Amino acid sequence: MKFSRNLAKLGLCAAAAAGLIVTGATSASATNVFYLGHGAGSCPDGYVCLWSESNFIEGSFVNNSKFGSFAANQNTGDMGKLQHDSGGDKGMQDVTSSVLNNTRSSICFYENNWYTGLEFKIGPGEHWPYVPSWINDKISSFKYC
Ligand SMILES: [Ca+2]
Repeated sequence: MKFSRNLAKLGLCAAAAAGLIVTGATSASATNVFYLGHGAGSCPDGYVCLWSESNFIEGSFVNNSKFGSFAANQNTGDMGKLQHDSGGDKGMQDVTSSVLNNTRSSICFYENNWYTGLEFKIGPGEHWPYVPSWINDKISSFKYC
């Protein structure tokens, strides 16, 4: 019985991981990181990083409510729902100007929530100090692709 129970546990873990992390991610846990600071070097290994200013600069809170930088090692369908704690800072919709892909997968950024609208795809390890003007200040979701 112990053997089969362990197998079931393994199956559950694999299903949970598949739901949160798509091909290419090697980290065991899905995490959001806030307040990266400035510079490409502040992006953790295995994460997708976004900054509200170009050149990987963390902007001050936009309208006192949106984050100036953010990183995740999982698909993020609604950047408006990002929350660090119970404080007032929330979301990072439509402010991203630079991105860095520190994962081993391609990453697709989208104009709208839940991966719709304009799509901007970058390869593993790519640094974009300026995202193209057609998607600047528009990114609302991103996923491994
Ligand atoms: Ca948007």
